[in-house]
Amino acid sequence: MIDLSLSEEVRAAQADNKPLVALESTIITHGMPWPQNVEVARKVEADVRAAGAVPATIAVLEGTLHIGLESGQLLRLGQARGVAKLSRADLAACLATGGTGSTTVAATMIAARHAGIEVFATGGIGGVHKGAETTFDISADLQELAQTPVTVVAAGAKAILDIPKTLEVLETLGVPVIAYHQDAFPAFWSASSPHRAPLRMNAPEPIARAHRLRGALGLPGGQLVANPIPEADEIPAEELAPVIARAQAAADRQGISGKALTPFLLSAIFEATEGRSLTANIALVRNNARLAARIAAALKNLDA
Ligand code: PSU
Ligand code: MN
Repeated sequence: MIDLSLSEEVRAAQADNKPLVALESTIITHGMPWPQNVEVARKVEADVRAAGAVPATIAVLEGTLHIGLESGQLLRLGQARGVAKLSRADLAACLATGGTGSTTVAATMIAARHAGIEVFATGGIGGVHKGAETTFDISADLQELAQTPVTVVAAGAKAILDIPKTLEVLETLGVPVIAYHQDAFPAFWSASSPHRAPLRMNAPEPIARAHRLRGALGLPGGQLVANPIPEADEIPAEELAPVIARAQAAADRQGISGKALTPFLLSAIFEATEGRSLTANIALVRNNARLAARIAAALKNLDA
């Protein structure tokens, strides 16, 4: 029923029972400007390979769900304009109508699970937006973490979000939030935030065991591994706070809402920091890819 296409590399990995790491594509089409978007996507794939796993970048191309993109497909997606941003609500509709779309965290989790991939690396998950008490803007990524059994490695939640509210919703939904190697919940461009993460782990193995144990307990949903950006690459939160506030004020003035809000804020912050936010974003995604590969390998070791 689903028009599914596995890249050659993913097919071989599945045949050989190698660890796989899913990668999203909204970060390519809506999160970063051309041509860095494609360069970064290729580097992230290489990072996964260097850390001993196989990358599977996920997207919908003309009605086909791709698990792993061939090099030319990635290039075309990164250059394309007007690509849909797919979440849980629109993934099936895009497949049904032969459309092309990139997958957010939520849609990538759904596709990864469908392909039997248990670990996924991204930059930062979507969450509760500032002002959500009036706009109701809460990312579908949070619900997805509560339902779909994929461990997601992210640098916390983007600092454009309301982090305490995001943590509250994750707690309500029963999503384990595991800070990696520190107590604080990381804030995307900054390694730390004033908020303590509910859980902390210091190695890939316990993260893999907790993933398996949730399955054994019959618990639906995944885990959020909050992996701080390497300190050398971070932008201090104090420095970024006014930039974020100005970007948010511009979004409010221009009436930006829904799916357009996160891409708008990311690009406004990119302009205001003269590209420094992008450099940090690249460093954190690559760092997450490496940790995700180690978790995927640890899961394979558990099953051996
Ligand atoms: N991580 C990044 N850049 C991004 C995203 C994540 O470094 O652009 C994307 C993810 O696809 C995530 C989406 O699911 O932002 C959140 O969008 P929204 O707030 O509309 O749910
Ligand atoms: Mn939203």
